[in-house]
Amino acid sequence: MNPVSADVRQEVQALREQIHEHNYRYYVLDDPTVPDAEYDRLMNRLRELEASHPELVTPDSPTQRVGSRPQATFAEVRHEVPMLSLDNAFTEDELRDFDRRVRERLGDLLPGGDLFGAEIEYSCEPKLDGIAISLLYENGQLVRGATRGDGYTGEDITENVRTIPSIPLTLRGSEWPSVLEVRGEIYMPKASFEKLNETARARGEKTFVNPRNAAAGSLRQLDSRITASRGLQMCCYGVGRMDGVEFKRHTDVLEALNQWGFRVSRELQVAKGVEECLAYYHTMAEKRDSLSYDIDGIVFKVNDLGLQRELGFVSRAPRWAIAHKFPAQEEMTQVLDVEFQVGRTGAITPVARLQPVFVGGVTVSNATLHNMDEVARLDLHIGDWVIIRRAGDVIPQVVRVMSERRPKEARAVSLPSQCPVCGADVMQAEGEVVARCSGGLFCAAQQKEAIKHFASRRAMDIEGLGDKLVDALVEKGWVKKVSDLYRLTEDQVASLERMGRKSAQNLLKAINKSKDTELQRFIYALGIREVGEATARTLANHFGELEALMEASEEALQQVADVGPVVANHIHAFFAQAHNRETIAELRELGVQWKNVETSAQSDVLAGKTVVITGTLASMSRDQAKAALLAMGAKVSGSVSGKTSFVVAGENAGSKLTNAQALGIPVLNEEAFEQLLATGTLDLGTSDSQA
Ligand code: D41
Repeated sequence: MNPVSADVRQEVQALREQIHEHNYRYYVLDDPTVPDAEYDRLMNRLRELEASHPELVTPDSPTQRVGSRPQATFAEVRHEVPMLSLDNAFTEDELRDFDRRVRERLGDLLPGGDLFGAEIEYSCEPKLDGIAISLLYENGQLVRGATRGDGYTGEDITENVRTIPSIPLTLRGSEWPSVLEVRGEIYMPKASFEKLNETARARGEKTFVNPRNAAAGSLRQLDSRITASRGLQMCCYGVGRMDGVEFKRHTDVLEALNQWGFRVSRELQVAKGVEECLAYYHTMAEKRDSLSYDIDGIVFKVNDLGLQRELGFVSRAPRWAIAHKFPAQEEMTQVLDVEFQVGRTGAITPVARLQPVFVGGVTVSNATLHNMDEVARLDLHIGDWVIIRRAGDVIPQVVRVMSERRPKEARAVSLPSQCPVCGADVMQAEGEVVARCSGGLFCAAQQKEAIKHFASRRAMDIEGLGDKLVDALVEKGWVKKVSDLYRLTEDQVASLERMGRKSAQNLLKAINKSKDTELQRFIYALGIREVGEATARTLANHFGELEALMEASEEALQQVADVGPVVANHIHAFFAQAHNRETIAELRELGVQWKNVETSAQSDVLAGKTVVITGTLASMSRDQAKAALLAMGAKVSGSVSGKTSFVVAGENAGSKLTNAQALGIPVLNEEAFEQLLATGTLDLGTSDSQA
């Protein structure tokens, strides 16, 4: 065997240093300086060299994060410095009491010894909803990772923590203490959680109730390859043992941890006095839903480490820290009944009527159960105790049935055989999870929903025609189909409950105004199954005029980007129905009109351009955005590189956006993207880096 040349040794060393630094910038600072492709190139080169020179492989090499064989059990670990727990405050008064107790205890240690004038400096950080862990570093090397457990003993999860990219295997720089125990929270970002559950659902496996449980489950894997695939993150909030280094303030410790290679909260701030703490609490409560991870409150800590020592501990919690909790996003309640709602396309949705419960900041009395498969998966009975989750603007969900508390009189849920609104038969197509009312547009529920959709902002945009008003118009029998809207009289509208003459006039004006529309809006407004806004736009751009769309065969429809056999069938079936054609003819007779779309010019605006989509768009899915771009001649790529022409960035865009910004690639926010789709013109000069 040849000895490894000095050149190879040097190259391996240089690669590791570069990768180490890129990891830090990417996973800890969220601020990468190279495109993913360059990073991949470095990793591949290192793997290649290590494969041909196995003697150069070290445990701290970036290639060695994931173990290759499962462990049998987790060993027990004793925490040298116990991991304390945190006291909670649930109200503003409780937080003020905490601050008062701190000031009373410190008494004459405070500046001027003045209890009433002195304000304590607090560090403020979000309370991550994850799993508390401890990481031990000896001479800069990660030697052990352990769960908090009961605070005194936890489990050795070294193999698993090693797979988390934001945890350094080797500390950065050289100024670190010879023994360092770092504490923090391992959590699963919301996006990883959604992805994990989506995959589980697709495979018919059990889903996780929330990101916290998913993080716990991922850490408890005996096979670290599974842990590695779960997208876990670690954020640090303190230290245990730290030999030979002294700091003055808690925030100085966090800053040093960040320098040594650890992720600390981006939201960390210092507040003077309890009022500033409360202001921070409210700001973060507002921000909570837009963060990419779950938080369940704010942790306030006396920032001065000398004062912390002075305050000490009581039982198992420090007197110098408190968690001010947000309103819970999960609560328990009872299912009073399950009712069935009929949607626009006849889809029958089971809805749980709940004993009202305060969760996520509002009182919730209904939760959708999606479909009967979901009812079966949850094994939900009427009378059951359930856990309801309402996070942000998301509609309330039943996440779990507490079957152990099922009352004797609980009843199973069954799908009605007749539509609860019109009495027509309920049908369930082979292989479909959704059951449908067969009453079609004779069903008042479907009429109402079709009209609400037609009038909605992104469709015909009839201002003032809200749900209640549509319900009333259908119940009066004046509006059965969308064309009837254009036949309404002022007297009719004015005679409705809570409608004056003036509001009736305004509504008729709005209805009249909606007659001048756009082809894509009109197609969307028709409410064809599976034809959302983006598909409607693609269809409008492809066919240019309604007649061409109406006459298109299923084969012709499938030529359109984003239209597969199922959607093609829905579109074809829609226009094959005589009553739909009649309604369209009536609408045109009553004055609904639009301009046809230039098809040829649209289709190559983006020819030769490569586009990357990142983040969440409010008005369409990623697939739809992709289809719209393809229809305009663009290539759509999954990663940002020098070849990228521009990036479309929605909410919570991550590393792709940062990469694009680092490379000076133009970024279109959703508004600019919609502009592009609507006008077919691209102006990169005015829209760069706006997202
Ligand atoms: O983000 C958190 N979950 C968090 C937890 C945090 N930001 N700070 C914390 N600080 C402490 C003390 C003050 C005891 C060092 C904590 C926790 N403890 C904690 N997490 C789980 C139990 C205790």
